[in-house]
Amino acid sequence: MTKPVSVTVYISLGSNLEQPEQHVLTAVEEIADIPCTQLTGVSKIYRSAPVGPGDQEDYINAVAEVGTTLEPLALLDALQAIELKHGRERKVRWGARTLDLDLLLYGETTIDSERLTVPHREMHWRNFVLFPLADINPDLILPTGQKLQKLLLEVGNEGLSIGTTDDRFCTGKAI
Ligand code: ROI
Repeated sequence: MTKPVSVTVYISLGSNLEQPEQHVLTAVEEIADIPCTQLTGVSKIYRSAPVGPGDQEDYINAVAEVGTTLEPLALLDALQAIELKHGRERKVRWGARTLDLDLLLYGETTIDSERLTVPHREMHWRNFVLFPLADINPDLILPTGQKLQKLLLEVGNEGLSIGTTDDRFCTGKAI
């Protein structure tokens, strides 16, 4: 039997409710526990100004890199199960949330289905996604051919700062 091929996947993490740093750090551990999946990198932990409607707290954001043999929708199911565990409710579009896990990239694959769009539709202009991604893989070129370094210059780092005093997550290499 041939071994299934492991695909490199990037997942963004965001939270701005109920001890957001704790939600993000716990979620990293839960991602590491997804079957058929190895955690291979975690970005620094960032604090970011909210994008979206009015009165929201700042977010804690990070990106995780995994190698997985799960198919995209099986991985999405696992990520949504983690969100649910953290009490995620999908009430308001772009509203505050306990935990948001977005599948950003699944290898070189492009997906446009009802449940899943990869690369993630909004990632190209969200500095709270692009900067953490660059901590892990600064030379990344997206499946669209766009260079991560060029996108970073375009979006700038406004509203973004290092968001933790936990030094396991200050290097961008912590796992
Ligand atoms: N804004 C920030 N800064 N960080 C997020 O993770 C985030 N996530 C979202 C919306 C509501 C769009 N705004 C955000 O889903």
